[in-house]
Amino acid sequence: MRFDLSVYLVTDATLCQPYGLERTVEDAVAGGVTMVQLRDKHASETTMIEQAKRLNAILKPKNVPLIINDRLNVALASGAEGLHVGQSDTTVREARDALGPNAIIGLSINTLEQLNSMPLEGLDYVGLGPVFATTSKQDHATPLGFDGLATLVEVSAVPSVAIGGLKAQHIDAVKRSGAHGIAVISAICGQASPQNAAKELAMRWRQREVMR
Ligand code: TZP
Ligand code: MG
Repeated sequence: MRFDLSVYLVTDATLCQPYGLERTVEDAVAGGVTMVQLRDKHASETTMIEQAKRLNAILKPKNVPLIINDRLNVALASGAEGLHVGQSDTTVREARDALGPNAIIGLSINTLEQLNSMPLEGLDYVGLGPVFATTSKQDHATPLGFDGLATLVEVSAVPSVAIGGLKAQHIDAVKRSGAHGIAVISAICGQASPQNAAKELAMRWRQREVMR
């Protein structure tokens, strides 16, 4: 696989405030984060393009892909590695056509119905969630729990990353579900040490890898 979903940081401007976006991302990558998604529902396109360019400068030398949430124009203008879309955003096909064959394209999935009707062509991975209720996403869908997650992982024809209320202590259960990774906001952003938080997630994920 050209990307590693195992410890996937999703950013949030408010939750990343204590250290700022760039420092948080830098520290999280030093701790072992394998993918970063720039997610901001409120920032202007211009602001987000500037942020994405700065994050790209941090991430490219580390070979950690930067994925942009929702905004195709930001992905195009910033040279980011890919785009993550929701059910009512830019379609996977539009994203693939615009970003080309090497881009990493992800799609959020909450139900079996969405999974069964998703376009497989051009899709690289799915984000499955929320596993638990979370305050980090407004108006999120009904939580899946680990059983619901496992069902979706089993059906998915593409690699999957679990999201929503997940912490280091959930890694064993996420791995048992068969998902390829854990995506988090608050388990890294807003922690006293984003680097140590990321390190713990990465360490636990790798530990389980050896034990399997
Ligand atoms: N999509 C589903 S849940 C969620 C997103 C973006 C928020 C995850 O944040 P946290 O703090 O890891 O629960
Ligand atoms: Mg969206």
